[in-house]
Amino acid sequence: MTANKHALIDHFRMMLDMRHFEEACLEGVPTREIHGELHTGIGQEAVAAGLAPWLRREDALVSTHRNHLHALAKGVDREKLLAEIFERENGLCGGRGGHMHPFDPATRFSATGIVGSSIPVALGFAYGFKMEGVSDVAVAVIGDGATNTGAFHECLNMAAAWNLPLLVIVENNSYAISVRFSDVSATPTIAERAAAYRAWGRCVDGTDVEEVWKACGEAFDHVRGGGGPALLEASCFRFQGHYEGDHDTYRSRAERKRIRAEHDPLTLTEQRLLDAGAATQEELKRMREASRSETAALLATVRAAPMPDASGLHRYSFVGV
Ligand SMILES: Cc1ncc(C[n+]2csc(CCOP(=O)(O)OP(=O)(O)O)c2C)c(N)n1
Repeated sequence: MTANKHALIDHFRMMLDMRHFEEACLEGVPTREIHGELHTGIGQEAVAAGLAPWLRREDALVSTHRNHLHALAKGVDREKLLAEIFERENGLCGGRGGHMHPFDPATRFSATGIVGSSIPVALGFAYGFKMEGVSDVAVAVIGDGATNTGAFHECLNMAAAWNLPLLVIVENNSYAISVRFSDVSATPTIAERAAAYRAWGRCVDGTDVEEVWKACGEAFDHVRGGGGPALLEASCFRFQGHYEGDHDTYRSRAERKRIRAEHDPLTLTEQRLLDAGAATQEELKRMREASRSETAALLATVRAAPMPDASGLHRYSFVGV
């Protein structure tokens, strides 16, 4: 039973929009409108949706190769983001960054495809916020694979030593491409590593949007209140392969089927809304259809937009001498 039915409906709508956004991206792969390895967050929507309400415009968020949902959570314009992913001239970065490198100074959102590197970039924001004396928070979102890089440990240590407003959110989907987290981690959880740096640390079920929302609230209170860094681990499931085209042979067909059947944050939230009497089957269906058709219209608009012209090849490029 949920404490706030309206909030849960909002979470559900946001997750629906996120799912449909990612499904729209999938359409651009076989048509070759999207190049490179496309990574989607399908199955991981509850993490971004639970985080979104706590983010202020002035906060900075630095994401990874799997960044679309975090961009939406930060308030990046949906059309500009989709246009960037579809490599259009009117995209967030003129279509030059593509799906791996969306960058939006207006919402202080950025991403890097170098595993582990979102943390030092966010640390820089956190240091700047501390120097300015503002209460803004720097958020780094990473995957479990990034927690075994040196940057993870160096940054948590520095953030704790200097009491910086850094929140590290780990989407632990159990795999770094084909490498199982449990095979390469000395600790069963990532959150328990926070103690080594005297940071706030917590593990949460990342398929439960309400639990993520609550835990994010506590983490933001801690960090914004001057308590130093926080490490929030959200366990979740990646439904697609690592990237579109990944054969995903490291997981059995049965495991993939089970994950979708048992751990879909949208289905789980729908059931909670029904149980709480907050929505009927018919209302849920209407919400799904509204979100789907809104995203289809968005995709059509993006597809009608021009590609960058070859004459603009050097626009936005910087040459050092
Ligand atoms: C420094 C670096 N090494 C290797 C890669 C190749 N690579 C891309 S994604 C990835 C796995 C990342 O796994 P994880 O951090 O768990 O994130 P997930 O893909 O599960 O979201 C790797 C090794 C890279 N991009 N950067």
